[in-house]
Amino acid sequence: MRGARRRISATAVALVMVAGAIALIPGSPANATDRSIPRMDRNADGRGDFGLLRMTSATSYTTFWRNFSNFATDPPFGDPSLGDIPIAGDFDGDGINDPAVVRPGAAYQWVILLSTTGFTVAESTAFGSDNGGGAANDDVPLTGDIDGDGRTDFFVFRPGTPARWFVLSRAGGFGQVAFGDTGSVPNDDAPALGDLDGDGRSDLIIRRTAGNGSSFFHIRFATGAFSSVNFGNTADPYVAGDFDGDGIGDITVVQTLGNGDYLWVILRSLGGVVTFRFGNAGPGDVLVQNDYDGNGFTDIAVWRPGATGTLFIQPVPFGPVSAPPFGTVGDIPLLQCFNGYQNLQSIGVGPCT
Ligand SMILES: [Ca+2]
Ligand SMILES: [Ca+2]
Ligand SMILES: [Ca+2]
Ligand SMILES: [Ca+2]
Repeated sequence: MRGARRRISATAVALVMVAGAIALIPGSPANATDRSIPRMDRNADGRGDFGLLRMTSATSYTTFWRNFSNFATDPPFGDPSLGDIPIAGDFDGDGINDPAVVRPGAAYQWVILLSTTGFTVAESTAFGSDNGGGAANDDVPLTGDIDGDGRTDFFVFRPGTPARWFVLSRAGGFGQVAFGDTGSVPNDDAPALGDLDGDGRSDLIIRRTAGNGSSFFHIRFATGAFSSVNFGNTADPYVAGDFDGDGIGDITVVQTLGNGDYLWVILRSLGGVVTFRFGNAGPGDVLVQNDYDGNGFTDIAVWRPGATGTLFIQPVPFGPVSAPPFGTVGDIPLLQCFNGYQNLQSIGVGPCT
């Protein structure tokens, strides 16, 4: 693995002008972490909460939330029988996560229950498509913040040669850009979003197979600049976060060691690579990093399924491991959906698996 950054030329990826106006308003600095990533805060206390989705009927999900001491339950929302894909975000910018799903089809419907309506008014917006021709052609939905206004915006990544990204901001701006290629290996790009320059706006990330089993991360910043880094092995899941607390996303992958232990390998934006060993594949631990204590550093965390599930949190940079019991067999961490998008694992195979 190499950590050296290098610039790639603008000709390495096709680029078209953004169509329509996207307001590019720098966000006001909040409490560090990568502000472009949905925090999944259920009570607006600045601390990320942990959400578990449960199918409470054949036609509805219910999300149960907990943090260290507080609990909450969302109204039943979304319809698993229609293939709804749960997504995370704060679409009205009040600091409270809004229940939301993307309903697949020839026209995707983004259905949201805004917290500012008291979770009573469902809003539906058409954006994205399955494009026909099977799951490999499906638009990949992602959530981020294109303009740094604190409201989560809609993104889709459309596979192709070139691949295209479309964004619809909550302010009404629409844009598209060609970036990436899904034609064939090594051009097997998987999309992700993160704020890798700390301006509060989501930057486009594609992950591409490299010849030696490692992977490239190519980045198109919201400013229009490009960067690229060779990091991680192709098989390692990518996770989003800011583990050194400088407000800039850190490219992070999680390796599974021979004994099943997870090794979190973090390319710090402050410099250097650090690793943490936390979680294990044997009991099926799910990667659920978030800033659970609100100190501005993404915490390393896994949820361990079981008759009584357990949320294991390693506070970053310091603190004892917390292990509150939460959830049961069949529950799906909302963040698993989010990480799933980043790894192109969730499309066409039900919720977030
Ligand atoms: Ca909200
Ligand atoms: Ca926004
Ligand atoms: Ca950015
Ligand atoms: Ca960072």
